[in-house]
Amino acid sequence: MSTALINDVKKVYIDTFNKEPLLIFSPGRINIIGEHTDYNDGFVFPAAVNKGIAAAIEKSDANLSTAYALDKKSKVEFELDKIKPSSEGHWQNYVLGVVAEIQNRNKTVGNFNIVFKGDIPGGAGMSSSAALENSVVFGLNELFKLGLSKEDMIYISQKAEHNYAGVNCGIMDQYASMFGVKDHALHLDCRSIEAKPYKIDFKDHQLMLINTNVKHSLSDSAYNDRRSACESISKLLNIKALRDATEQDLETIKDQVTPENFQKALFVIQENERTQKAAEAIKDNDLETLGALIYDSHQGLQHQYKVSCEELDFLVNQAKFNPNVLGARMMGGGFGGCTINLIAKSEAKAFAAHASNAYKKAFNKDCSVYFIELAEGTHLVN
Ligand code: GAF
Repeated sequence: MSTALINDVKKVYIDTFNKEPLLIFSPGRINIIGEHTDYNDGFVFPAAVNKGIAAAIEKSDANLSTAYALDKKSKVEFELDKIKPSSEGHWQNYVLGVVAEIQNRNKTVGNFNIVFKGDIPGGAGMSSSAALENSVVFGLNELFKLGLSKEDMIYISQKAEHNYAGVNCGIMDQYASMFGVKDHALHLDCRSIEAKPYKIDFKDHQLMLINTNVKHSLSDSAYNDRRSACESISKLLNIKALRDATEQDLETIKDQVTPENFQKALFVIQENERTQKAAEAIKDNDLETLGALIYDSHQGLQHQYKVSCEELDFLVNQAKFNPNVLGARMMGGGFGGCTINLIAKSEAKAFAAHASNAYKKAFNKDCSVYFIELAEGTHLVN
């Protein structure tokens, strides 16, 4: 967590509203493996990271509430009894959506002001939106003693994303951001919402992210379309979700679905299996097997689920040619954002420099490299 971020939002809050605010840090997340499995009731392997959203929040005596996005120098004012989605853009809707979803649960919040700032760029596939939603619901729960559990809070954040941002996301991002455990990744069962934290021994390896700086927009219907395709195949199979299907089951309805949708469902079934195998590999400290599963995951995301893009594929190919990278893949919803790389510590900087140069040559734009630490979930900062 960046102390500078916390200091920034605190200072602006006090200068603007003349009050000491509550301070919250809500992290973004990485995902080691298990992509597009969460909304299929499957398994995922995310971790909260030391980058995210810092928020300063306090009650307001005015008859308006204000949210101020410091890095965007953009502000929204709203009346609590007239909350509706804003046509202005995304970040406003994450805040408004959370307030609306709290109200939908018959909980009462009073007016408040919030100032926030983040250190992960939007669209990087690191869940800056879940971090923002979680910081708002966490802050309001503290301020107005709403009595919400952390589990209630993540479902409120998820609903805000569905109903105000138009993305029918699963629960992985909100869960990882809220429940992150320092130095651990979470093997999460998205059906029971139970997670086992794993302290991964990366030995002489580490995780490194490379951001293509291609901004994905999850509300692009592409994400929602894939979710609907999965749901319609589950219906055909007469099961609750694809988590309950095997490859053999899928074969039985092969002639009732398009070849594209068949491949998508097959990807989900296989990715779910890969995630379980990854948990075993991590338990056995077998980083080679973990790396191979990560590469396989990218293959599936690229060719079967079709959520990658040229820039992501390019960076994964760079990794494949380098024996120091045990595994690399696109991370998150796709269509842009970051690759996650499992790489030898001693070679990380050299590979980052090499991949950045090659990327610049190929696309005439820069990628960004992030070294991250696994961190605790949404929390108050003293
Ligand atoms: C996005 C969504 F928000 C998550 O719920 C998940 O589906 C992910 O894409 C893909 O694994 O981050």
